[in-house]
Amino acid sequence: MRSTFYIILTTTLLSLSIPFLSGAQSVDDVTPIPVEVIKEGRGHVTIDGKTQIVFDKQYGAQAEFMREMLAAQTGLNLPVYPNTATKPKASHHIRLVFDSKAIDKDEMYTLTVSGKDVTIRAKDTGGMVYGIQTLLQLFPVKQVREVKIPDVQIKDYPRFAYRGMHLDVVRHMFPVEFIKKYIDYLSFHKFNTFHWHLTDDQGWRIEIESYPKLNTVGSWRKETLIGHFKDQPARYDGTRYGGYYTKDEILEVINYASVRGIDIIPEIDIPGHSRATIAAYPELSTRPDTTWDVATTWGMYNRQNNVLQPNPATFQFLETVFQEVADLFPSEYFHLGGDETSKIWWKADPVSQAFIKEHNLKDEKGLQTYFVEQVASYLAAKGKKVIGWHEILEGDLSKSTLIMNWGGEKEGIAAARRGHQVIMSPGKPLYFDHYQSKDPNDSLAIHGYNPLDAVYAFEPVPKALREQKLGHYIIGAQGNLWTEYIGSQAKVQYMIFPRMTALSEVLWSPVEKRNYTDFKSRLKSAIIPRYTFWEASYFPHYEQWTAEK
Ligand code: TNX
Repeated sequence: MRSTFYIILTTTLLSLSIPFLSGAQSVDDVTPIPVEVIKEGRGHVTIDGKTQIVFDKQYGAQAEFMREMLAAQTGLNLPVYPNTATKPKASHHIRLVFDSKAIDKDEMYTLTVSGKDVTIRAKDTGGMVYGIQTLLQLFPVKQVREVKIPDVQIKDYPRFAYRGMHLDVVRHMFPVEFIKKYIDYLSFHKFNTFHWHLTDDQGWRIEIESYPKLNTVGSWRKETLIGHFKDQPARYDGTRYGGYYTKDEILEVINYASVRGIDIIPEIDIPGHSRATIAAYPELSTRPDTTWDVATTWGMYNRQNNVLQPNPATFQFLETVFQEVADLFPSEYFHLGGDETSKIWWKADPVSQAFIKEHNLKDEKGLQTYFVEQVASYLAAKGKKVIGWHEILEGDLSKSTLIMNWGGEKEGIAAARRGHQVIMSPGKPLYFDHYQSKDPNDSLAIHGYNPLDAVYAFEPVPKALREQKLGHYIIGAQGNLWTEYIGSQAKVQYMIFPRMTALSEVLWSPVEKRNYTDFKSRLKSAIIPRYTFWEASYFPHYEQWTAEK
């Protein structure tokens, strides 16, 4: 009894007398929750400013990333060495090891804290990045001189191969510095894909050399709607709005993302959502004699003409532009949109009707599929596979096309039964542009209600597919952020946090480890302090608003 008391007293005094000594963050707080955590050892590894980061040659960029992140989080600025270098003697190391034997799954890592070293093993960039992210979560978020990390062995890998977050930079555009932050958020949460929605009715946001009017005309709108698009009368702000990312900026973002284990899938949305394109080049529209403006309002479907006409100039345009963009992005996949293509403008257009007849297409849906297959063939020439929103299934489509389903389970099931790989991105609950509360004073959103617990409870693989042993067609899921009503970086953060954190656990962790009460406790103790460290806003009333049963 007595001795325990003294031990407690001395340790308390000790920690009071050394101001910058800090305890580690508990391994029980790691989010998304890892597959396996073994806490057998009783020791710890002390990390201080003399600890060396030692990397195998595959992981030089990740070693530098680890150094930067740890320095920003704790003030500990560790020296970095390749494992082949002669280096000064050090008592402790953080080792980044390439190991394709012990590591037998894609994106897997092991993290071992034992003896004198912390060791992360992986066989690909993703695995190493996720190991680093887990390790960073074992450090406190404050300035320290040293940290004692308790012995632990973690083995971890993702449940789904595709773990995505989308961002619409058309309705509102965000600076490159913020896009990088967004990528940091993805990497922290062990997502692996950033879906970059680069074109739409309201603007082109990527530099295109072959068709310069896409930027001089298509990247700019005269003004922007104020309030909700259904509000009457419509009001506009009278301010010209726009811009685009240069190719150099895009490359900078691609490189930044690749060090952090994030693949970027660009989206050029056709054959609808093309108002900015036809504003720049009216000859690609169903009314070549018309002058179009870049859209200044939202919700164009069946309300304003925004489709491409099937004519030789259009297909020449699509081939040139898609190939130009494909050359820029290393990703294996390219997203060609295909959503919400209104058929009424094609119905009213004699040229489109003649094209349908001439090519033996069934109807306007067949024409939509024709567009998709044409673009897929231009991209195949560049070695790329295509992804499209689920409406592209309205026609008969080749099986190699990946379907991104923003409908419900029904559409996901139908796509899988037809033999397509599917990414689930249902409006309910994965549209983070929808409301997360029913508070009438909450910040304006488009509509809907996707509270945090609904996101956490989301199951990407529908029961019907599991029963038919077709579950493997669901390769993952994605959270979408359309930005009609999201004009600032703070609002982006407010809409994604903490819903994106919940989704990360759905996508990464084994189902049987998921527990909402435990998740909320980790959110409070470890994740919200991160949002604060990032100086990011978030929605704080998530406990008050729950899914309707
Ligand atoms: C539908 S979902 C769209 C977007 C809008 C969004 C608003 C999809 C593929 N298309 O263009 O921004 O709804 O929630």
